[in-house]
Amino acid sequence: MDHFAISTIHPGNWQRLLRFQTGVSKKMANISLLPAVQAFMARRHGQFIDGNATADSATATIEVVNPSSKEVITAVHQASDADVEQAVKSAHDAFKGTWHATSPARRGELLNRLADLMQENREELAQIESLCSGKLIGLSRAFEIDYSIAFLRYYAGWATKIQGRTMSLSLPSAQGEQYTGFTLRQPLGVVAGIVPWNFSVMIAVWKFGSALACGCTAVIKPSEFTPLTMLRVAELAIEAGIPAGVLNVVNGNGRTVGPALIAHPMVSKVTFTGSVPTGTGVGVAAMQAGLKHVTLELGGKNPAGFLRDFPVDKTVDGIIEAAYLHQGEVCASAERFYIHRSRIDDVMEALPKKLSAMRIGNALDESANFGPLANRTHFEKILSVFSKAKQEGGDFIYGGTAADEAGFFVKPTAVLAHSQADTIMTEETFGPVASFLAYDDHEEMLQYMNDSRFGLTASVWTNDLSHALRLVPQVEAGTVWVNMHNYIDPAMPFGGVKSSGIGREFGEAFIEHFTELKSVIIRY
Ligand code: TXE
Repeated sequence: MDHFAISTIHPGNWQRLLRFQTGVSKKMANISLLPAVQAFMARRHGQFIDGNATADSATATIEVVNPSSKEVITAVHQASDADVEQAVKSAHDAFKGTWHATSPARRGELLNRLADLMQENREELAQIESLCSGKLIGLSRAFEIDYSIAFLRYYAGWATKIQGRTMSLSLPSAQGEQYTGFTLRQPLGVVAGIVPWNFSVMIAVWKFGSALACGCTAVIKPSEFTPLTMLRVAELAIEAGIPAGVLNVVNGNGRTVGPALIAHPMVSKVTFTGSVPTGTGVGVAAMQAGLKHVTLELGGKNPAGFLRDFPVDKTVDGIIEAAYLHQGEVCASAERFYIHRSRIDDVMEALPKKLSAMRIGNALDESANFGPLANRTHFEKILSVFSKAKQEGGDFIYGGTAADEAGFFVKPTAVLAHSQADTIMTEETFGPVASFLAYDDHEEMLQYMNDSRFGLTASVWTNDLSHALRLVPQVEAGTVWVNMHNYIDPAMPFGGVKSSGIGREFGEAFIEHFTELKSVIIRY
């Protein structure tokens, strides 16, 4: 049995994932790749359009690099303009045809069937994901794939519950005529989902699961760094009985394929997860392309504030939970930590002991609890974060260097900052880099927490629940956790305030973003 084997979301499993309590393992070697994974990797890869895997040999390829070894493991043909055209057209045809004719109950059944198939093929999907993203295999299984399944089932349940309302109208009646009014929630049409490299399946599911449940169809563009796993998921969608054209995948870079999708007149909505600058450009492009619906889930510089009463050992556990999951490549992770001045020295002394106990290793090594960064660009960015912090006089409590030349490895890192103005306290690193600042009173802590142009998530940590609940409304973030960080649930809306995004994913809130509200008034 693997470390993280679960079939559904289980809180104990989260604890183990987030707190790295799985480090001591008898299994030392890398797992063996399944024959199905080897066969999949050996195939020629490109797009998944109208129910078929295609790879136009005339188009340029993008190399896929294994972050654990820096080796090129395969290449993917980039979508041509004709591929994008065909993908969008097939999604549009399916929207008007087969998917439109599919009842809400059947849509829910088909999404659940896809979830079943992902469950059956969990190990294959997890291995493909770990190979190209550097995600530890346990995390690929229990978070990337199991959570994708949980999200799909959640959206499936909503397919039959999308409703309008009836209204009491006050229109004048001259000759006894009466009125009744109601609203319809209608699917938007073709949804373009643009996905980053940190969770190539789960973030895609947030986009196409929502879309399909609401009656929309989807074209997903994975990140050029992680183009593979969604191709396999799209094949499973066909096996599940989801009609051809309902879910398409086009691969390619953000300069050509992304903009072509956004600009396509048959695309009604763009849902994007990624960096703030790219997301801002995507939002502008979507507006310019005909005021398209758009949701943006962008990054941030998420704070965690530990109140004076919170014990040092629990603070250290909380920091590990908040900062280092998936090497910090989680948009919800905390990067800024505020600790009361009376506790800071003790925390800075205790934290390195925990960090040095983390076992850095290959993504397919089940005994590792800290893997490589996802790609060379990101690795180089994190190394430049380290040098900038050093130049600015940051006090490195732990880490701050590359860890192993074999892959894109860096050490988990903790930096005591000089001031709130240090770059390390203001710019998103998206890596395993926690930065710390001492505060003197709780008002100052709150000021520091809110002193950012971002606002995706935040956490406050205290045994005084009354104090925590008074702070929560004052914290400027889309999600505020108390005594926890990084936990998501399909039922809880997720999204940012300020520059961290527009709109919400998950929870009932998603329906608003994938349907148009139509008002109907009848005189009788
Ligand atoms: O993201 P981008 P990248 C942050 C993190 C990271 C940085 C860069 O700080 O270091 O972003 O990562 C597509 N039109 N996050 O370069 O550029 C692109 O091909 C349309 C935070 O991967 O935002 C990819 O599919 N699409 C984040 C997707 O957008 C375009 C998760 C994301 O790319 C495009 C990942 C364009 N003009 C990185 N340009 C989070 N919030 O979770 C690029 N793309």
